[in-house]
Amino acid sequence: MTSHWCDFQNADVIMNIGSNSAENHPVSSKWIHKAHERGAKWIVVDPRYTRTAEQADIYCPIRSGTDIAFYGGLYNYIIENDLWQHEYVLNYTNASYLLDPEYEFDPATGFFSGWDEEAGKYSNHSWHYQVESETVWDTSEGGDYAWAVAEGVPEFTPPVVQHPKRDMTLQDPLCVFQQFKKHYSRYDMDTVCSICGMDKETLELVYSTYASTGQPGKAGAVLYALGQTQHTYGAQNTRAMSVLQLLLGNIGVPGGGLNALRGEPNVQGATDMGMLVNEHPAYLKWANTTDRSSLRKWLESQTYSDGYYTNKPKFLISSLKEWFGENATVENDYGYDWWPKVPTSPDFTMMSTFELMDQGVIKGYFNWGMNPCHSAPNAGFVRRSMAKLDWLVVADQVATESATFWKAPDMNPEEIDTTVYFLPCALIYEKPGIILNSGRWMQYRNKAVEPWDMAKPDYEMCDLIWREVCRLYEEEGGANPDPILKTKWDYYVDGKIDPRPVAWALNGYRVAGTECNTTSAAPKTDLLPGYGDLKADGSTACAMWIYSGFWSNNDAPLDAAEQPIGRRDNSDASGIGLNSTWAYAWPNNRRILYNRASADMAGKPWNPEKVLVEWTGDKWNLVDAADFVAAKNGKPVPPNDKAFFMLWEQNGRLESYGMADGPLPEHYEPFETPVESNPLNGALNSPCMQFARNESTRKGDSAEYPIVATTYSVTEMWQTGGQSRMCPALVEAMPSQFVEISEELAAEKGIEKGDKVRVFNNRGSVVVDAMVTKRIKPLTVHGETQHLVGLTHHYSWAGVFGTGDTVNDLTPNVGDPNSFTPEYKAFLVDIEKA
Ligand SMILES: Nc1nc2c(c(=O)[nH]1)N[C@H]1C(S)=C(S)[C@@H](COP(=O)(O)OP(=O)(O)OC[C@H]3O[C@@H](n4cnc5c(=O)[nH]c(N)nc54)[C@H](O)[C@@H]3O)O[C@H]1N2
Ligand SMILES: Nc1nc2c(c(=O)[nH]1)N[C@H]1C(S)=C(S)[C@@H](COP(=O)(O)OP(=O)(O)OC[C@H]3O[C@@H](n4cnc5c(=O)[nH]c(N)nc54)[C@H](O)[C@@H]3O)O[C@H]1N2
Ligand SMILES: [Mo]
Repeated sequence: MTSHWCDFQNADVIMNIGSNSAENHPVSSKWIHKAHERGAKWIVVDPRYTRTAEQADIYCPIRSGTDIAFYGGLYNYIIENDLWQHEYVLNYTNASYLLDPEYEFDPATGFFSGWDEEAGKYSNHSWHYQVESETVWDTSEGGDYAWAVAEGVPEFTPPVVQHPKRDMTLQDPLCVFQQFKKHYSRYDMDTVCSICGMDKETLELVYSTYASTGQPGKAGAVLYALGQTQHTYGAQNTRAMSVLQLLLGNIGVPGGGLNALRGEPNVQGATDMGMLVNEHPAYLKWANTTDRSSLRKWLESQTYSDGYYTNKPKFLISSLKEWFGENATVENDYGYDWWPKVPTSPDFTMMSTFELMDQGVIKGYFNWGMNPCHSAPNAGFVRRSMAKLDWLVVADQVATESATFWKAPDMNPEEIDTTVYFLPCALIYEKPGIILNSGRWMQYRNKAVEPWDMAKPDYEMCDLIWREVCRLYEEEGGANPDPILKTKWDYYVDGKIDPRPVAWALNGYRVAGTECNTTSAAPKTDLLPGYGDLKADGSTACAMWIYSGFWSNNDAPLDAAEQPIGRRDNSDASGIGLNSTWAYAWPNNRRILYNRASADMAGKPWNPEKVLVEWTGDKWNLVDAADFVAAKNGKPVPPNDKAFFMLWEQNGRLESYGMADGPLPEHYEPFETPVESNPLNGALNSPCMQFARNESTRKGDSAEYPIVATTYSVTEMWQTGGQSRMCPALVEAMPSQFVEISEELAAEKGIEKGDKVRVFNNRGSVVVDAMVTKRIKPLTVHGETQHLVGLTHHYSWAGVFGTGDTVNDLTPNVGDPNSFTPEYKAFLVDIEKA
């Protein structure tokens, strides 16, 4: 989220697209209703008439998997009707930048320039800007970048700042704005309706309502979640929404933003802290075998030439100092070579993991707090892959499908040799810890009760395993000992592993002044006030630069309640619900990211009633924490056009060279699609879909499986049910899985409400209850009737209550080339009465 939950109250228009917030994030409704009661318009774009749609003003149906056509049509509408926010787009985005003359999109083939057929991927060279001039970092004494050559800072060649060529009249055919306009001129409303299966009147109403937020002072909020991300072009969907918000000047303003309503508690914290194969904690990149194979290469490839990420060396060296403690010195590149190097191939993303198990490459597996035999796409394939493991460790609070995979109805235990270890974990109420919400608020929760029976908090289990691995290395030796034995691991209070010294590590501290391992009630710490104090010379340690500041009170380093994270003052000095004295929002307690964009070029807020930052003529009045350079060396910096300072251009990207699958979002059909052509371009699917060629995906075609299926959650259940299916009251409230079927399709198939229905495709077959409903309507796609069904996916065989078939036996294990997220939201099936 660029914004936070309470900020929905400031919106003039709210659009839920691919998010059923009333169902999955019920508390968000409180803030949406505040806006709604004030007269804000509420739009829902969803294949199903959901519990959210029921409360909204406008419901627009859409065929699953066609959102980019919808956004492309909206851009075209905004440009044709001159509804974009001119001053914002001109100054705060890259609209005026000239693209490389080689840049091209060919509608006949559906390819952008740079496609390499042999490699099966794009080279992004031609997606870059033309360069006007270059400048270099001033590293001389007293210069802005003197720190980069200070003692203790590893040697690297600073990047050259390339100033792009711009045309501030936006007339040059090579400028981003003109290329963008040309690209989306193909997306007329008739074409969009024909692809997405909606009627033109509704579409026009949605377009005109949402585009009304392009006026300065008006704000539109986009709320999205899995209906956007779980596609083979899910990351492009996300970009498409960012671009929409930039065109309308809706990013960085109160009531605006691009708001991912997030999932598992604690998915925000988990992604921040690097529970991803490609991102190191705090969104720095892991070492790899190519452009990050040494510290110097990392610094040279990752440090931005301009903007805030010029500071990356400080973040990285501070991270290495936490990772390896006193073993990390400038002479040994701060231990960089002890980091594992992520290989280019194979990749170890979730779906690949099961391919590698199937191939016998992965022989042992730690399955920690997840249940892929139920939740992963093509779950039958996952179970068959797991059956090839030598050993499996499952850490969970209940015996899940993954912990008991050999007992699945389609498994034969006699043929399975895998040894399974089960580690019972403490529940959230049985351990203290930090949790983040979608709005990046960090909060601390205390332990309520002792863990049950043998169960332990996860960090205690990790500590026991870690210490045992270290003991074995010390006593018996082994391959590659340094990455293990040089690691700093001293997060103990009174000899017990403890989350509080971990909090110091996340916050950052001066190395000379802090001792993590403590037996004292008043431990010695020199915690930093924020990431502005981080150094690249080894004098500071910090595992998570983005969190820095949340645990910075040196007077009570062991007391969460006395830390910024523990604040519970709900008075609101801002008057617009920033609530800056409640908890701590990363980064720097900033509630609304990119808040510089809430004011015009002169620093005057677009909406004088809702001020985040304001230039008063001689200084900035900061209601929210600044998201830009407001002062330098104690002197105020007057307003300029650098509203997005986390990018080197410091301008938002309508066009971006950073994506694997194209510089502009382009409509492609899902991996499995009911249609045979794409009226917008010559490619049916995205050429970059991940894993589409793997045999295990067992692609089905529309002749055999003509119906589009999508999957989703319900309020009464939680994902695979580890925390909800064991609760009889919840199972009573939602007693079975069901498939939502339109009355028309039900009549065609001779199905009635409550019948058992078999839903099947090449990958699997499940029997669920029929929910015959007006909430789903047949769509007209390319002139033909198209049916869509929706399935819940919470049940499976394990457990006492709420058992049923595994819906993920149907979903395809293909995904997005940027995020590797699976396509759970659009695939093909057929149905029959069981
Ligand atoms: N009670 C409860 N709350 C939950 C969860 C839970 O299991 N139970 N899960 C949590 C988790 S982990 C997550 S990630 C979030 C998920 O939150 P949401 O993303 O809101 O969850 P879903 O119900 O999966 O999907 C949202 C909507 O997307 C629609 N949709 C499907 N395909 C498309 C499409 O192609 N385009 C568009 N525009 N819409 C589409 C679906 O019909 C559905 O209404 O919820 C969290 N909250
Ligand atoms: N078809 C379909 N499939 C989907 C989705 C979809 O929309 N459609 N949504 C996807 C999404 S968004 C998500 S997030 C995934 C979720 O997929 P999973 O993460 O595999 O599903 P969960 O049921 O949330 O599993 C979490 C497990 O962690 C256990 N657990 C809870 N607390 C703790 C703890 O403190 N420690 C440990 N060690 N274990 C704990 C729970 O008991 C549970 O078994 O599912 C995905 N699968
Ligand atoms: Mo999720």
